[in-house]
Amino acid sequence: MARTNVTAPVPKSDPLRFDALVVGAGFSGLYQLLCLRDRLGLSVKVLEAGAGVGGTWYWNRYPGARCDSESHSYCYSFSEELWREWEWSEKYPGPPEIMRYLNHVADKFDLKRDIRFNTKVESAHYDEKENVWRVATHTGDTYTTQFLITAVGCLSTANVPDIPGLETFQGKWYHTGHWPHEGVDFRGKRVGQVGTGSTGIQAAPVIAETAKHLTVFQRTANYSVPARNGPLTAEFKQWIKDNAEEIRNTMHAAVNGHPFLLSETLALSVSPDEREAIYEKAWETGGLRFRGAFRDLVTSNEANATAVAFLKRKIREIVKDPATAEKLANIDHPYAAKRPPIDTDYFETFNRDNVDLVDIRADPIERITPAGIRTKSGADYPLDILVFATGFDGMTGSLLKMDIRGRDDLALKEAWAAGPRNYIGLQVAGFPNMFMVTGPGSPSVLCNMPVAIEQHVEWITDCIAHLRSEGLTRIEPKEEAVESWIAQVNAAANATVLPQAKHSWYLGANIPGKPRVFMPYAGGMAHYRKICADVAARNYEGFTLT
Ligand code: N01
Repeated sequence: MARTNVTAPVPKSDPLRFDALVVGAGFSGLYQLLCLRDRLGLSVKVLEAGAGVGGTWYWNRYPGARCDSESHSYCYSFSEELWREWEWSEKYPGPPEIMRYLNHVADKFDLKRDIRFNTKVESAHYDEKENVWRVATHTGDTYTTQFLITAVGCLSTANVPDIPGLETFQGKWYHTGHWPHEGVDFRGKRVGQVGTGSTGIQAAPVIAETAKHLTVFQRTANYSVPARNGPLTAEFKQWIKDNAEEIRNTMHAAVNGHPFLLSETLALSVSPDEREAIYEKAWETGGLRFRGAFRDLVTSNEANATAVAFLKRKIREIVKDPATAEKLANIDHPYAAKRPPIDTDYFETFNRDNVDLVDIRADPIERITPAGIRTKSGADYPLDILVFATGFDGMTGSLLKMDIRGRDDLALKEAWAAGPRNYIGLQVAGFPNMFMVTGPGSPSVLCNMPVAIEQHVEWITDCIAHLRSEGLTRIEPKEEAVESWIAQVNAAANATVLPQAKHSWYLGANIPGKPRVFMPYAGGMAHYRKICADVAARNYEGFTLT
């Protein structure tokens, strides 16, 4: 990638004028700042709503929170020195360790001096005459920038369901995505948890350890595979240091950016006994590697059905009460059609005396009362604390929350009224010089995030370097390129079982009124990387450069 100083920074006469503004100081924003400032020599400012770096990890500090990518792959790989000096303690680190890592990166590369914390971006309007973006913050400042890069994360806008009566609740309620930094004391409390996605599946076992009683309100039953978390051995830590290149090459070759490849075997090409043995081994290994047991698990319904049968049987074996086991195993979607959670003792938690499961598909929540939750049948569940593990307005929520307007005052909200439209997940037609890091239309959430992030950030950096070295000032995609990309995103999704999960946030189905469009690019990270590289190599084919 380009590392030369392409042009001198703009004069600092206007302290709010920059070559590039980056929104968000998580994994994406930090690396984007480093690339544009230190490799291209641009003047850059990062605007961040939180009081520190970390993005999703700054906000998601709920009990049981952990990364589901293996730690040695859930980090940057651009710096050999950084790779060698940092040591992860566990296979799946939690927020404190990931926050320590991101602060270490920010300090090592002296990034914090160019980040303005506690600053929410309210609007970003493109001024065509001057070819700049004007970015207004909640503090009343207006920044001016040539390039606007949104590094807002895919899962940052909490979805608190609109359940009548919440305002009357006499206890305390929390959303997992905005967890109080001082923590929540569950001791002696009757806790209700709504939601059984990746978050709820991580939170329930930990809440149950200290709460007097936990009631889990389940709308959609979910698969989960044991994470098998544990400390990393000294040998493994050394192996990570010594094999940086091999690990990186594997992550770049893998469909999902993880440090392992999918098996080459098709699920139905082996005998039932052999298949069972492979699944057993994958279950023992645990984590997302289970998903790699057979090559065709997400591309063939027949193959997927064999995983479904195995995983449902595991639930029935673990959960002692048959009625509870049936509710947990009554899963209505193919395995991995929703993001496959990994857990530590999730199903085992329902064997505890202080935990109950309520099937709110069968008996929906009618309202929240001052004392707890009431369901349609009239059953009352008295609660002291209510935990919403109800997910996010994924992929587009954080972008659309800002009033982003492109050429001719076109609002992004309007441009995306029927769902997100862009070219290779990076740029929207009519919004020149605005780039999205891991936005819709890119592999993003289907990929190990740091791998997707590094590819996007480096592509954007190279693109800006190209513009400046060629004396060009503007890039935006052509409408026909957008059309063609949307067709490719749809085709990639339809070649998998992923769109078959009716209640998936991948489809926007968890947010009332949101257009139902499969948002991430499901064609694989390795293939996507090549598409982006080819576009750049063909002089940014599909874009107009002026
Ligand atoms: O959110 P979700 P999440 N009434 O949307 C239920 C990443 N992540 O925070 O399926 C009742 O998956 C909803 O039910 P349904 C990961 O990418 C990663 O768990 O809509 N229930 C569902 O059960 C993940 O996919 C990690 O019927 C309601 C749950 O709430 C993404 O974040 C850890 C409801 C929401 O599940 C989001 O996961 C955690 C309502 N009105 C998260 N509205 C790791 O790295 C929603 N629900 C391990």
